[in-house]
Amino acid sequence: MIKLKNTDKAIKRLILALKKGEKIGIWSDYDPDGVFALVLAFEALINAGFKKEDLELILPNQYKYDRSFNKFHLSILKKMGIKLIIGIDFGTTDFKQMDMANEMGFEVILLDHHRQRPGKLHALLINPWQKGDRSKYKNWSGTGVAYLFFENLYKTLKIDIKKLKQSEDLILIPAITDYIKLDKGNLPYLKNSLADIKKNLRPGIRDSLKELKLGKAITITKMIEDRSNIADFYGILKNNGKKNNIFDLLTSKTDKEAVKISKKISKQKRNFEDFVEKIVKVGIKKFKNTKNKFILWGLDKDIKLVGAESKIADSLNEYFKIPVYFYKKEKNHLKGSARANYSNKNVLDSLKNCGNIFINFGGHPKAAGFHIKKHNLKQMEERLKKFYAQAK
Ligand SMILES: [Mn+2]
Repeated sequence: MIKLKNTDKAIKRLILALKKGEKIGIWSDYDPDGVFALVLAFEALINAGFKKEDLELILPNQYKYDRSFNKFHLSILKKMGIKLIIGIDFGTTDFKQMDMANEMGFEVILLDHHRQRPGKLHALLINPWQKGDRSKYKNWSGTGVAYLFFENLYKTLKIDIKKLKQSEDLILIPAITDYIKLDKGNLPYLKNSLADIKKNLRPGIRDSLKELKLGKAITITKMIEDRSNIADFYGILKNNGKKNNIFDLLTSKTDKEAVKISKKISKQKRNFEDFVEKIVKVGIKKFKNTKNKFILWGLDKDIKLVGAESKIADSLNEYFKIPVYFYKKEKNHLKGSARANYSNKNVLDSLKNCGNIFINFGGHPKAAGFHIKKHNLKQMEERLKKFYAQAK
């Protein structure tokens, strides 16, 4: 069994919560990995003996709120008397947000897989990439990190692991949508997850994969080939917590319900893809003759489609094979996605190299995000130019 750093400390705190019948907040990121992880954590905790009514789920709308903790939802948890929050698929570099939660009196356990940056983090972090983590294999989605954690919790509580395995089917899809590199550590888990998907036990996965027309002989390779199709579908996220449409889909008990939700998502997915295609076409025309080593581009207006900026960055990166930074306007600043899945460059390093001109940034070498004030954009471009002039 793989045990990531700080697992024992977090288990101890959770067992205390279980004994005292404490209410717990489970807060997840607003993307496919986040929502799959939320369902996994919800099911795993219930099967470990936590009461449904003691688990308050938060998955804020990324159109209204920045990623990570926000004051509005923290205040709701506070009013409910919640002290402990499990944050999943975010947080490793959210120093300010963790300070805020800390000042409001929360204790935070983070199950995350984003790369670490120096700084004082007021949270108990479980992340394979953190300094001092001795696990040999690092390539896990947020959902994967959560699963490894719950394996250890179940072992400590002496709960039959079969109960956790009921949620194992949730591991594969977020590994695909989050571009997780396959390795000897995660492959057995992903294969088990695929085997579970093929058993067709969960209406929400069964019916949504049918809607995606992935065919009968689903393999990991085939899913990777169809990645953007899958990511677009599970990326159509609406509403908070248990009311979220993907959460609703994954926890639906009947095919009737799951089919209904799947059809609705499909329709929204088509709108999303049409919009993205339109912008990508403009981008392809605009940068047709570019000699630059990267593209920094965006819209000085809001895109009211969650995840569109990352999809646009990814598509342009696929077309031009150079790193792409695409931003949109959000409130009084710009929110951007950097992608290098189709290039050998490291966009996270490139952002680190921009110094402190960002409001925040973070992520992975091939997929990162940044928030920046508009007047700093020019400086970002200069720094990126320097970075890519030196990069091999
Ligand atoms: Mn993730």
